[in-house]
Formats: sequence, C-alpha cells, structure tokens
Amino acid sequence: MSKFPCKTTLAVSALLGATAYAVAQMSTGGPMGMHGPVQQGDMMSQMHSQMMQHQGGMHGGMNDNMNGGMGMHGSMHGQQFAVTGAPISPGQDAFGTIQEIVQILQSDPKTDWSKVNIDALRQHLIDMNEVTIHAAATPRLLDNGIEFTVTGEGRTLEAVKRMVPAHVNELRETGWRATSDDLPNGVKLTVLASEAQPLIKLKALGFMGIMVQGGHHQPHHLMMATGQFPMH
Ligand SMILES: [Cu+2]
Repeated sequence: MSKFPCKTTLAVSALLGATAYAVAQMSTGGPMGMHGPVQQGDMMSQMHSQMMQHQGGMHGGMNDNMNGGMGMHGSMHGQQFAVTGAPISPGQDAFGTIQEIVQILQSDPKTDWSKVNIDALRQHLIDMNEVTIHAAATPRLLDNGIEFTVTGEGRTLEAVKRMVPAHVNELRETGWRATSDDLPNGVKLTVLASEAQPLIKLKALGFMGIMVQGGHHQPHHLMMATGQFPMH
C-alpha cells in the first residue's frame, strides 16, 4: 500500500492540480458538506484523498472534473510545493482516511458531535484492510461466471463475513449478477457474467477487482463516522 510504483507516483502528481479544482468546487457547498474557508492543510489532505478515490475507480462527475480541470489548473501542484514545501502524505492510508473525515466534520458547523463515532469507521477500515490484505480468495470458473471461496481466520473471518455480503448488495444495485453464501470459514461469492460484465473481464478482475467496484466506500465512510450508516 505504501509502495507505489513510479508510474503511479507520476500519475498522482499529474492529478493533484486537477484535484484541487474538484476540491475547490466541493468546498463551495458540495456533497461533502464543507462550509467556510478551507485551510491549506485540509485542502492538501483532501486533494490527496480525492486522488486516491480517483485511483479507486470513481467514474462520472469526478472524472469530468478531472479532465475539465487539467488544462486550467495543471500547474497548481508544483506551485503549492514551491510555496509551502509541505508534505501531504499522512503515512498510513487508514490514518489518512480518518484524518480526512475528522477534518470534514470539524469544518462543518452542523456536525452533531453527539452522533459522531470515529471508532465505527476505524473498525470498518480494519475490515477493509483484512479483506484486502489477509483474506484468501480461491476462484473457480463456472460456465457463465466465477465463484470465489473467500476465507480467513479470526479478525479476517469477521471482516470477510461483514464486507463480502454487504458488497454483493452494492453490486446488485448497479446491475451486477452477484450472490453470496455463508460458509463456516468464510463466504462464497458468485458473480455471473452479463453483457456489461463479460466472463473474460470477471476473470481478469478477480476477487479484489470485483470488491473495488463502485464508489460507495467514500460516502459510506462519512456516514459511518456520523452514525448514519450501519457498519458493513
Ligand atoms: Cu470502506
């Protein structure tokens, strides 16, 4: 996670300027509920995070902003480094995700601190880490789809049992033909091919490529932190 290949680092640098444009738009009353002036530290942190979302497979509006912003703001990244020399990496991705959410909540005067639950978000980020890094996923090819036996032990097993069925619900809402079945030591995830998701693509995506589909984690993380969303 901390070892980005050089190509990624270059892409990240190129994206940051455009991301500032997207964040600037969001900070003027956008969907994240930002209000008031955005401090530069917050801004840099959000730029970083937004860029991560982009890499995570965001589609639609964000990409439009990215493309639209590149021409006008492509040089902003370099200028900001030249002025501040300030590092932007939080050092650990779950740490950075929580830091970003806390900054969003602190920037919003409407935040209801009686409902905020950062530990719920932390537990979910641990789930994400367990499923991403430690779960075993054994694929089996079907005639018209692919089946993954996703297993783990202890904390990993808990994470698999929470995250995989929850993700199946998200997939189904966006037209994927996915199901999950409980196993004693994990979950069986079955994804059937469709016109939009042909078998050759499912094979190439594998378990993790399927788990990252959709952009629901980012908004859900904010909802979890504000007590509006059950942990998944
Ligand atoms: Cu998540």
